[in-house]
Amino acid sequence: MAYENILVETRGQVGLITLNRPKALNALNAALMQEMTVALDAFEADDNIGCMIITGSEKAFAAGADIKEMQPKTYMDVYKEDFITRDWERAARCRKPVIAAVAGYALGGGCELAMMCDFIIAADTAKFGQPEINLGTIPGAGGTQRLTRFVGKSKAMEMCLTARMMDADEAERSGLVSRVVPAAELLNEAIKAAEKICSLSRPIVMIAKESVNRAYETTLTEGVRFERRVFHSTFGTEDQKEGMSAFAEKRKADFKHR
Ligand code: CO8
Repeated sequence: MAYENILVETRGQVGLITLNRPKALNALNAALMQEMTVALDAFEADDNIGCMIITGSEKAFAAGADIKEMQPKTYMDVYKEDFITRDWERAARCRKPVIAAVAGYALGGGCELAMMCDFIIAADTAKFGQPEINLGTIPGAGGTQRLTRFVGKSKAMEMCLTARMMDADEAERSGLVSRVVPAAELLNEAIKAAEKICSLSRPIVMIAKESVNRAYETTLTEGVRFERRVFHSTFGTEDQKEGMSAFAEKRKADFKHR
């Protein structure tokens, strides 16, 4: 497929998607989201790919859903097409890990897209916000839910009610991002993290991801029970045997399933 709104490339086993609507600060329109779905589907199906990265430009990861595209929509339009559900949730449904590498603005749907990824590495220029309230609407791609889980009620409420943006340091202090790096290092750092993930056992990585995600969907008791079951299941894999043997033999593990 020829992409018009994103750039898609591979770096070894890492699948890289760069949002590419520079004139609109990477505003997320339907065409872009559909292209991203196609690209993520292809990376998920490609056995050579072990991890994906979604990134934007220096100025903007994404300045939100495309306001000009949304502006004429009526209630009946958005209700009938179940606006945002189909392509918007794709990043959150990946089984392989997805890293968001965020520089500049991650606002509205841009912040929501970053939060759908497994973790966010932020450039020191990153700014996160849910400014939908300024437009007479509210976050519609999980913002009120994921942001609240990540940064707690008080900060999420302030951001959703006043449109205040968080800078990168505050985002790190609040647990929204895993770490902050100099802007010039952002992509390198994200690729290094992705390469580390690709060097590990793919099924065990996917099991770990699934288990951490359970923490957001269930009670502590049920989550721990789930973790115990899948932890036990890792003992049925060749890669657990290899990982533990390699440690005992003081050598680097050579995982079979990568
Ligand atoms: N949608 C469409 N176009 C945009 C968007 C956007 N979200 N953001 C920026 N642009 C366009 C501008 O219109 C401008 O275009 P033009 O040159 O043709 O006028 C161009 O990008 C550059 O923008 P600015 O001139 O405004 O750049 P500044 O550096 O002055 O300001 C800001 C940068 C502060 C980021 C500013 O552009 C801004 O406030 N943008 C809007 C931010 C916003 O409100 N985001 C939330 C959008 S609503 C949303 O995401 C709802 C999600 C719901 C679920 C998803 C549904 C699909």
